[in-house]
Amino acid sequence: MPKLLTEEQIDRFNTQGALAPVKVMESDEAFEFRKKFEALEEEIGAEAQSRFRIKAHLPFPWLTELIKNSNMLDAVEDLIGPDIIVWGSSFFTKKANDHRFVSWHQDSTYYGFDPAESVTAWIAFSDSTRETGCVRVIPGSHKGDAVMKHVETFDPDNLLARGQTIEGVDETEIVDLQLHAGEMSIHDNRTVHSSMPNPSNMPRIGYAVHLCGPHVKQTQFDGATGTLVRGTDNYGNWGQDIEAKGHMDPDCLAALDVAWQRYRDSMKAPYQQ
Ligand SMILES: O=C(O)CCC(=O)C(=O)O
Repeated sequence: MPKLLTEEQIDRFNTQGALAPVKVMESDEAFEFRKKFEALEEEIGAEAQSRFRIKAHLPFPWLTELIKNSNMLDAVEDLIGPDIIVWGSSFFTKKANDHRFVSWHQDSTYYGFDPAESVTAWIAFSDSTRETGCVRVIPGSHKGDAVMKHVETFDPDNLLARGQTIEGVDETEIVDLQLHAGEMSIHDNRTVHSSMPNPSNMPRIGYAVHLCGPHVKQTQFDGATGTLVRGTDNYGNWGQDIEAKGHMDPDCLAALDVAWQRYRDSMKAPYQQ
């Protein structure tokens, strides 16, 4: 018996490799998250996504709480089972009238997981629609190879660190993962996805939580860490991430830098051969 999703939603996820929308919180609660996010950008005088990467929750109690949100975890449990590790999280934001985009790519090519089983819960702090440049997917693409050929463009307008791009994607059957603030989409790490610029007058603010089962192993580097947010870890593949004692906890900021450097270095691996 699923905890939150319907059988139809579970089937859709298994068929398409993605699912939206799923309600995580009320829109007024999402607005509180948006205000905290905007206050953070004001405080650091830069985009949060330029400074807090791959484990963005680490230095912030409010995000550390969000990665344990029970609605999000109930839905994820319906898809991947009762034992769940959050191994990372990332901001994906576009300002109003923002020409930046995300090219077609597949997360699993760069994650280096064995088995290649991980999902992203992409939570909208503001509406993410066709007009604001929502995430879109190629349905069924998660059934292909876990490592696909990408070219790395390093295009500064691409929100991806290396501008990693799958060329020649057939766009005839795109599914747009449109969300109101407070809803999430979930996509499989093999699913080919992208997003367009945001020509609207509203920012599109997303916070992506990366989750897997404890049986999944990071093969590209030693010492991978995460947070067991539900169930039991019977495998020991993941060390424990430290938790913030307060806003911008200095130990967590240092751990974040180490994690990002390790992830960046490991991202080179798929094309070293
Ligand atoms: O937010 C976007 O536009 C892209 C998100 C993405 O690539 C991801 O969550 O893996």
